[in-house]
Amino acid sequence: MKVNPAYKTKEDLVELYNTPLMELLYKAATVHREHHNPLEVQMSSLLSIKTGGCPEDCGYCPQAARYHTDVNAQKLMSVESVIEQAKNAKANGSSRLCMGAAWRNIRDNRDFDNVIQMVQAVNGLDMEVCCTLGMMSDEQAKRLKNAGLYAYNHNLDTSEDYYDDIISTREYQDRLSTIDNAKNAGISVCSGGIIGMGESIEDRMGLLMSYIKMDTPPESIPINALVPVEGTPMADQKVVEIWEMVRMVATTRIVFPESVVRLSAGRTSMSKEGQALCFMAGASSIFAGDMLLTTPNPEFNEDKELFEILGLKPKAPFQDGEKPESKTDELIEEKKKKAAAREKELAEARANSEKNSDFAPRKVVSAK
Ligand code: SAM
Ligand code: DTB
Ligand code: SF4
Repeated sequence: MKVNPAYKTKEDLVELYNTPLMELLYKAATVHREHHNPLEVQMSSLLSIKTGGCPEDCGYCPQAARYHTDVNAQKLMSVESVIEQAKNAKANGSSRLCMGAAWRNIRDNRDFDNVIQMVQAVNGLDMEVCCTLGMMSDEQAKRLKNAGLYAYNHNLDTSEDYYDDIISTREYQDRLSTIDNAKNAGISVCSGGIIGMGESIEDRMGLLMSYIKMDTPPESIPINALVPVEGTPMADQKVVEIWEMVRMVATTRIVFPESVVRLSAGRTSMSKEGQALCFMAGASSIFAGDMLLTTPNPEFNEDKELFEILGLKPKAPFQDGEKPESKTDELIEEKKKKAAAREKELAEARANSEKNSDFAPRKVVSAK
């Protein structure tokens, strides 16, 4: 992935962002055509595999346990239900499934073993598998890669300067380390941010600067418009103006010409015309399906209609990278072997006690 060499400093980016809108749009559309087929849009479906009850304090998020929202904490979904949802997403044109968990970080427990099995199963359906599970160590990244994970989503969300106003329970550096761990494991990186949280244009460009500073920028950059949710500290934020979204998408497209730019959360508040401008500005992906993680998103049928009007078509999977192989997970195999050995011991013990019970118990004769 390349960075456009014409943009080096935050000031360069702010100037670009503030270009007269029609000029910015034209520039972005031109760059887009040089690097992508503008008629193809990736459809990625989200699935909340573990909803709510999160210990973090991200000010925008309805899944943080400390805010009183309508989201109820649930247990991890079963592998079977995930497969069913993945098949439905695929049948509706999605080439990628992004599984999200309301976790601060991945823990090496049975839930993670189940996620590994979900990744193996969805990869087996010939879909690009993405996960967003919070902070991830290098070992955990390797395990996910080995299971067939294609991409990992971990957003920086905003600039380093504004970050502390939004989240206090983890550091910007934590986020950067997780992104590095994904990259080093050979996993495609998906990382972007949210606009409409009260940040300045400098903060928006500060977010992009963080990606410019990386060795290679993310393969996918999701641009979310804040979905203000009742009960979160950001419930009263004004809905993002479409013009701001167009500017943010266009700027991201120009600066990262090769990356996928995803028109992410917030589409239910955007008109068809507004979304068309975002595609013109270089958006090459959307989240598809009637739910994001916990909030609504346009239904598949609405997007089908939109694609027909605009002459767009869904992008097939694995156009930008090879399908990963799903390999056996050694830890799960080890646990299975141990469980089988325990089961065998138990069966033998049971058989022995039955054999012993053939002997008639000694009669106790009561003394008279
Ligand atoms: N818990 C994991 C984490 O934070 O990395 C994964 C799930 S988390 C919900 C994924 C991303 O969703 C966040 O980084 C944020 O960018 C986005 N998000 C959450 N709530 C949002 C909202 N109300 N509006 C827009 N984007 C939101
Ligand atoms: C991303 O950048 N946006 C998605 C996905 N990555 C995980 C999440 C949007 C969540 C919007 C609020 C909700 O539905 O809970
Ligand atoms: Fe938890 Fe992720 Fe929501 Fe933050 S964004 S509260 S880490 S689910």
